[in-house]
Amino acid sequence: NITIKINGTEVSAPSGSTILEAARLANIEIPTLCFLKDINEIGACRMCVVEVKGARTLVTACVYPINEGMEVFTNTPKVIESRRKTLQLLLSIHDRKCLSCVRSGNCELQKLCKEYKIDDEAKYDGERIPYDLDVSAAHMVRDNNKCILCRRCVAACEKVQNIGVIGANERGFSTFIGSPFGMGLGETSCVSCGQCIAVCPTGALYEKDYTSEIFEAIADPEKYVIVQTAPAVRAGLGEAFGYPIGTDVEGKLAAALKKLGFDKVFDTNFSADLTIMEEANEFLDRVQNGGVLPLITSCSPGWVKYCEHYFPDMTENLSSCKSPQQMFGAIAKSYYAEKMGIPKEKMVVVSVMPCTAKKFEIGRDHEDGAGVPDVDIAITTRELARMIERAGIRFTELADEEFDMPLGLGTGAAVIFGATGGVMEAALRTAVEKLTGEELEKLDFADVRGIEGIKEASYNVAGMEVKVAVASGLGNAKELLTKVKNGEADYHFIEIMGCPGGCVNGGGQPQQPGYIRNTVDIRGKRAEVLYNIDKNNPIRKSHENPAIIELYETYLGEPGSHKAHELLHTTYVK
Ligand code: HC0
Repeated sequence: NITIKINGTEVSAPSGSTILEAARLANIEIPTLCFLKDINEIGACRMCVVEVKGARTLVTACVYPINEGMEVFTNTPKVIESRRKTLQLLLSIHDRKCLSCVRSGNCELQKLCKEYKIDDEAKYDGERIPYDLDVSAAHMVRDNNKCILCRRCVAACEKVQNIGVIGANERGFSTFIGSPFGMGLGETSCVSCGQCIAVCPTGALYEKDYTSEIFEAIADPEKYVIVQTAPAVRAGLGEAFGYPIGTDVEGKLAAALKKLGFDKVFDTNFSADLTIMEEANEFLDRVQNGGVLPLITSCSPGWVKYCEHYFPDMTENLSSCKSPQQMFGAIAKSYYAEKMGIPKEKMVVVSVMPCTAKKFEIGRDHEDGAGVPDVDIAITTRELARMIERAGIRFTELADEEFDMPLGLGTGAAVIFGATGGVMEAALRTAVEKLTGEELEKLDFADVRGIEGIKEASYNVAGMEVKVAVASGLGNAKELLTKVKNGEADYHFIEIMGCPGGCVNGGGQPQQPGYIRNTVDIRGKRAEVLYNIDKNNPIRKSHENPAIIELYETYLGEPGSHKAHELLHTTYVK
């Protein structure tokens, strides 16, 4: 360890630490706008400047290493004046339409302007370049009038997801972030994961908002509006209402959706169980009949699009199963509509997802099992939070409620879909019992749990060695698939989720500021919520979900049946 002094107090920190890290150990948060640990350590925004005794200029704490005996001052008048000037300069070219900005209240720039009392925000106003909004992608908007050039989005796209469809264009004052060659984002091979939105400190990036369309549909007496919510939403939504990261708000979520006026409030967990039935069946079929292996999961639309763009010769490995979101819609508009005598054309299926790529998925080909779109509107966890706020629902005061039946019934296997490794674990619980014909003694497959980017395990099932792998985040997916392609690894079954950590860390979840992202295991805490729900669920295997059993008995027949194929399976493009 190295000992330094920060504001006159001794602080000991591991050698190799930066001033920013050492200050954190002393519970002093130095402000940052661009810094993201490991992926964007560029010292560009200059908000983190501090004084170091003996240094000729202010230094950037986020990249400046500590050394023995160093004396650092984080709040001198010189430091404060410099940070104020940085903020004033950022504001001089910033669209200060803050009142209605989607990030108002959790904008990192706004917070700093308040803390540093920037009440002269027009001080350096002068020339400005107005930018058109980029609305070309299915899922999001880029508003460069609110961009502060921190490059966090660029880093998330390039370093985490390994995609790199955005970057800095032009030079100097004309610099702007966007896609190359003046293309709209929708024209690139962006996969709609939304990880760029998750890290944006301001209102420059946001999902396309469909909240008004939902309010209109609910108010229309001709429409029957039902809603499904993804597993990970219950582990993230609370953050938008001030709950600590990792709070389970499942009961309040159901209550809020009922208060919003949906005709029925259902759960994607139901169709996650259905996905397991179909996918486990597909897996066994491929294993027993010499089908293409490894089978790779297909429920994450960002991953599916990535596969189509970047590993087109592996689309045959993708499971033909639709995602649970889509399976839900197909069943709602066939089985449920028929059962309830509701014309499917009157039915509006809304889904609440932690994901921005789900907005893209609903418009894919062959996602209309009942002859009408499976899902009509997909919104993010954040959009749902906005709806709850706009409707004046006091979320924190709500008493817990339950989902409606039968499409609101899900097992413990379903809810863990929202964490990386969860789909694999759920599939194994079913596939192993089907293969051996015996009940599993232990349901937890601990090897595929946890937040590591790539996990491997192998299980002896009925005398056969089943090798599995799990990857989350597309950079990790690329690494894993490259090994498979080069013959360096062989698996039977692979789970891939587009976002690092899986859906709990999806691009549509409530945003956390940089300093929280850098210091808290957000995805681990949210995943914990799901594993707890699983642990406490009396039913923990998809094939034991009574609503699913009834669906097969009365409507679909067997997993993989002709009807199941018509409704629940899809196709891919190369
Ligand atoms: Fe997921 Fe899903 S688990 S992708 O991560 O499979 O978005 O939460 O809803 O569809 O169930 C997201 C989350 C889902 C789907 C499910 C899957």
